[in-house]
Amino acid sequence: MRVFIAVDFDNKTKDKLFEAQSKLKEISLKGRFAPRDNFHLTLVFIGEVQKERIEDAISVMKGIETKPFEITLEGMGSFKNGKRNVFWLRVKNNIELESLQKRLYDSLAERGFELQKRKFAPHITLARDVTNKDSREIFFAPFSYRVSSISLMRTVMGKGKTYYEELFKREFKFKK
Ligand code: 2AM
Repeated sequence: MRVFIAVDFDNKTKDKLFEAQSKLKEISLKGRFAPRDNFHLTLVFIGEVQKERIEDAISVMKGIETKPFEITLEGMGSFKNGKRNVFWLRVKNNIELESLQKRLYDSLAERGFELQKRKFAPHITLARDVTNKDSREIFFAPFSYRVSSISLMRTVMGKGKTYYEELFKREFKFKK
């Protein structure tokens, strides 16, 4: 199965992401827009693994400690990958996010997971294969989100529709 570890968002935040996506839709002729429930921030893409390895990934997640912390979603960006125009929201990098990502990545690698060596570029994908009507700038009011858990997600590819199933959630609590 294909899995990855991500920050999932609460409903209020998904509404805000959906709003940003709607503005993008207004200036687009076509595109594959991520369903509202699919919005997430990937920390580590693990890829295809045997079912038996899931427990190893869960045990790595259980071994990671952090206090809940804030991230800021700061603006919309895009890149052209051949003809594929991808739009995403940029997550302002911060020490806590970077440290959490690095510790997860390193522990998974130590457990023998073969991971991509890409540099971590925190983002939330809104749409792929977008063709814009015009090149109007999209106004996006930055906002913050408190990260208090990470989720092990599985990609389920249905008939034309891809969705994500949460296999495990690691919650971070405030400690006195
Ligand atoms: P993306 O949104 O930029 O495509 C599930 O596919 C998640 O893992 C997505 O957030 C996706 O990022 C990320 N991801 C990273 N590397 C990937 C890869 N090689 N194939 C598919 N998804 C990848």
